[in-house]
Amino acid sequence: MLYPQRNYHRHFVDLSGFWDFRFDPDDKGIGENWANGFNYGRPIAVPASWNDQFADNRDFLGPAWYQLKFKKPWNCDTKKTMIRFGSVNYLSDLWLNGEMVGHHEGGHLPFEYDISNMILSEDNLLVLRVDGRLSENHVPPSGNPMNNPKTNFDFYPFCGIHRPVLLYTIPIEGLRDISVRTSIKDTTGILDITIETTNLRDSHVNLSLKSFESELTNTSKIEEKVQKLTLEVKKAKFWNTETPNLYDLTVDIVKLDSIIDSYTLKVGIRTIKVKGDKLLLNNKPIYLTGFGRHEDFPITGRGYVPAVMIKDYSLMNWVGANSFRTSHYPYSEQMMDLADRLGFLVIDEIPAVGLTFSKDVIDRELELCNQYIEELIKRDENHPSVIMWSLANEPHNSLKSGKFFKVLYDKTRELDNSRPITVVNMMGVKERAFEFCEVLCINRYYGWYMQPGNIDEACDMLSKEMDKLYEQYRKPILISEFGADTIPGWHSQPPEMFSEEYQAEFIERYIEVCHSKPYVIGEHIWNLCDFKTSQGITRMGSMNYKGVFTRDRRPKLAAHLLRKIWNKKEV
Ligand code: BDP
Repeated sequence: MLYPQRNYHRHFVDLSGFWDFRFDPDDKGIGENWANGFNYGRPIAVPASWNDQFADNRDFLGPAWYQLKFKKPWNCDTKKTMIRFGSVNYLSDLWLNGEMVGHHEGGHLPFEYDISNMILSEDNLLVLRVDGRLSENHVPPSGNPMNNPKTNFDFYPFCGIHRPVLLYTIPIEGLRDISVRTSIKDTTGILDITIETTNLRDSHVNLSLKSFESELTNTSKIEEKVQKLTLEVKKAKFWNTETPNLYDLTVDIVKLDSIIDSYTLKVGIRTIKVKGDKLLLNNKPIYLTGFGRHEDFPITGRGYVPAVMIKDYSLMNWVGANSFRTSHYPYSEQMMDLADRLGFLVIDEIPAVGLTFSKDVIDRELELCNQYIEELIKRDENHPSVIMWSLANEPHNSLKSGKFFKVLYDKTRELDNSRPITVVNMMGVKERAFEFCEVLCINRYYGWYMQPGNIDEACDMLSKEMDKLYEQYRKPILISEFGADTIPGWHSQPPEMFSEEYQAEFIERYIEVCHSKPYVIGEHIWNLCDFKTSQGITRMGSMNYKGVFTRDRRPKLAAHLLRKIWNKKEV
C-alpha cells in the first residue's frame, strides 16, 4: 500500500482541522434530510480521540457523527481521486454527497476508497459515522466487568478519527503498489522489488536507486500486472541501528517516452533472521533494549501528535533503547517512517489483544485477525525497521489457540517470508503458538501481580521459568513486558511497591536475570510512559503507572537507571 505522495503525477491534501461533530446516544442517525448534512454540530479537532476534547461525554463510545464540507482542491478529472483514513476506532461508515462510500471495521489501520465518480467539482459533503462501542465480537473485545469502560484489555478505548484523513490523486494508468525485500551477499545488497501496475501495454518501468554518492538505474519492459525486478548494489551501505542508511528508490512508469507515474520509496538494505538462540541483524547478533508503548497523550488521546512522537524517540534514545513493540496495535505510518530514519527496531503488532477464543466469537476473531495482518503487512512491509510481526498480545488460555494461530501464522508467512513471527504470551498461560513461532515473547510480572513486593523470589521464578521454556522450545526469548506501577514522587527505603525505588530495583534485577541467559535476545520494559486506561480498583485515577516516564514525559528514577545500564552498550 503506497502512502499518498506529492510529485508531478500525484497529489494529496490533508483534511485535518476542525470538523462538525455530534454524539448520537440513542443511535437515531442524523435525521431525514441528511444528504444535506446535520445542523447543530459542535466543532471537533481531527485527528484526535473525541473522549478528552469536551467537558462532557468522556466515556461515551458511540455512535457519533463527523461532517466536513470541502471544495474540490484541484481540477483532476484525468486522475483517480481517493480518500484515505489513517485510523478510525472502531467501526466507520462513510458517505459522500449523500451516497454511501464504504464501511470499515477495526482501529489503527488505514483504509481508503476510490471516490472519483462521487466527488463534485465544487461543494462536497463528507459524513462519517463512528461507533467505538465495545463488543465481544470485536477485536479487541469487551469483557471485564471490573473495568469501566468494560474493556478486555488495559488501555482506554479511545474513539474517533485518530490519524490524518487525506484526499489524494493518482494517475488512472500507473503504479499501484511496490514491495521490496532485501538480502545481503558479502558487501552486495540485493533488492527484490515487486511492482504492481494497472494493465499497461507498451510501457516501461525505470528504477533508480539513489544513495549518498551514487545512482543505480535499470529499465525493463512491463510484461505483467505484477512484475518482479532485481537490483544489486555493490558495496552497499546497509541499514542498522547505528547507521540507519536509507536509499531513495524511485519507480517511474514510462509510456510512449513520457513518464506517466512516479513514486519514491525509502529503502533500507538489511536482513533479519533467527539462528539458533540468536536474533541476527545483517548476520550479527542483536540484543533488543526498549519498551512497550502506547499512543496516548492528554487531551488528544490516541490521536496523531507529531511532537509527541519526536519526544518519545528522543527519550528512548536518551535512555539507550534501540527498539519497541507497537503494543497493542499498529502505530501511525509516521512513527514507522521515523523508526526507519532513526534506526529503531520495531516489533509490529496487530490490534489483537484479549483474544478469548470462546465458542461464539472464535470464527469472527480469526476473520478479523486475518484482515488485520493483511492490512498491516500491506502497510508496513517496506520498513527496514520492522523486524518481527506480532500476531497477538496475551491471548487467553485455550485448547483452540494452537490451531487458530497456525492459520494466522501460515497466512503471515505467505504474505512475508522475510521476518520472524511471534505471539506475546501472558504469565500463567500455556502458549501453543510457541510450537511454530520463531521467537518466544513473554510478559512477566513476578514481583508485582505475583510475589508482590518480593523481588528476590520474583527473579528466582523468572529465571527458572525462562530456563524451562528454553529447554522445551530451544528458541530465543524476548521478555516483552515487565514492570511495576510507580507513583511519580513516591519514595521509600527499603523499596516498597509503587515507589520509584521499587520500580528501579525491579527493573535492574530483571535485567540482571536477562543478561545471565545466553538465549535471551532482549528486554522490553512495560511501559515507556504512564498511560490512561479504564477505571477500576487496580488503576488509580484510571492510569497505568508502569511508565518509566510520566504521561507528560518526565523521567522517574528508573529512567536514570536505565540510561546508565543501557548506555554501557555491553548487552
Ligand atoms: C499485561 C498487558 C498490558 C498491561 C500490563 C499491566 O499486556 O497491556 O497494561 O499487563 O498490567 O498483561 O500493566
